Amino acid sequence: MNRLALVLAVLGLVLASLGLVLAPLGLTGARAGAQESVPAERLAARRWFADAKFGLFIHWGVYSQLGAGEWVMHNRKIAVPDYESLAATFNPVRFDAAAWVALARRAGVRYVTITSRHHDGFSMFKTAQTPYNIVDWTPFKRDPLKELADACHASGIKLFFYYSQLDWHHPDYWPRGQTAWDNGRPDRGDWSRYLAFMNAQLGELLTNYGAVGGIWFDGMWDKPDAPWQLDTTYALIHRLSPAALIIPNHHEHPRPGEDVQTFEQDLPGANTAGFNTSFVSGDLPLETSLTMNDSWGFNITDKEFKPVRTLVGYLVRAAGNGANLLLNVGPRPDGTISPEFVARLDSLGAWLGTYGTAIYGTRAGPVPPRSWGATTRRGDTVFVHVLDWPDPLLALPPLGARVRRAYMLRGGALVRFDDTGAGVTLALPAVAAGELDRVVVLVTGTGR
Ligand code: H79
Repeated sequence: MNRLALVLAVLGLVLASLGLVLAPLGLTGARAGAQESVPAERLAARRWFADAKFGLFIHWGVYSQLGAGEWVMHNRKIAVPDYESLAATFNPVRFDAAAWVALARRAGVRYVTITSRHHDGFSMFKTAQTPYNIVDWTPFKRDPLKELADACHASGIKLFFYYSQLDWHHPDYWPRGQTAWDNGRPDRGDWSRYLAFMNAQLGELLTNYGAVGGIWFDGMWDKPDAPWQLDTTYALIHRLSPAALIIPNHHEHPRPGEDVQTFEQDLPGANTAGFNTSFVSGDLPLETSLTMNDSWGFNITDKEFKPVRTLVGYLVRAAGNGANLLLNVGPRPDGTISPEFVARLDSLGAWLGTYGTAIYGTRAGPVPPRSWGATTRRGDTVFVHVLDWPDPLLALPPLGARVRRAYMLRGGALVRFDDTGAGVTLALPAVAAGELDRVVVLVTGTGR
């Protein structure tokens, strides 16, 4: 090692250890939300979000017409002019915002997150930034996001806009990232013009649709190290809509200005999908997005629908991790939602009718998720969700507070328990036919 390298190495070590000392004091420049000063209305919105626990994701766009998922333009190397022709025929005449919101309410979701513009670059809303939008480019001529926003507001459901930072159509999305190299676009473009376009569209979304829950960003992973100028975009959002949450699906450590850490197709930290981070924020609300079959956008041959039992399991395990479940549907190109989606959402809503108190408004419980199930809590009440346990006794570690009373959420029968200080043992009733989750309610208290 030469002298200069040695000096640099020592300097690096000193700086690194300085960072170790300063990081807990929050003096290194906030990385994860906690150390920033977050205005009260956004903190309140984060709490609302963490209480909400269940949202409906909607992937719907020009791609729905081909029935092969939202990546069809990339996957089939569809040339830009051909995709533009496809867009010009989009006419979802059976779209009924009130019907979608009625379904959302039956399902028991507290919010809806819909694709305003996916990677294909087609705007599903009226925008002055490009004619390539549903009002100006299609025979439909209506703005479905406006209709959905009005219907959501009328029924107390919050609306979030999914917005793709990646764009396979815009001429200024250049240099390209990892995707869509084969669609016949010229190899040039003006990146700063692209950023201005995005910011202008975000401004429209945050001013023309009433109160918006927030923006769910996706696609930055296409070129994670590009000069996205996130600070500018985030500041714009926070200025226009101080309570709007920023939910980035960049699969990375949360950055300043971001409000929720969301995990795609994975419970927090699990990373079975291969592209999520195993870091889980201790400060921010969490969310897991999940497909009901194996596709986000409408896929006419994908019949791999998860059983209701699996979906309830995800909702429970998400809540047990302190996370929301954002469950996806891919409506058909005519604007209707296939019966497989509807049936599952209705079943989840019925299940929540009985068990919702052990989900909504809860936080992660005292026992981390286990193979048998998960725990949630609200104040002194702990909900033990037993999803999969064959034996009559279930042993829990110490809960940090004495159990005063234990009873079944459904039916209210008292549950025998033993709280020895070494842990808590519950005597479970047998599983009733069709029961997906045996929820034991533990009333705890710290007094004698
Ligand atoms: O909107 C839905 C998907 O279309 C979008 N996010 C959800 C909510 C999504 N697209 N891709 N992904 C999620 C997964 C990302 C895969 C990646 Fe890659 C692996 C990005 C980087 C490595 C694929 C392979 C794209 C580039 C290389």
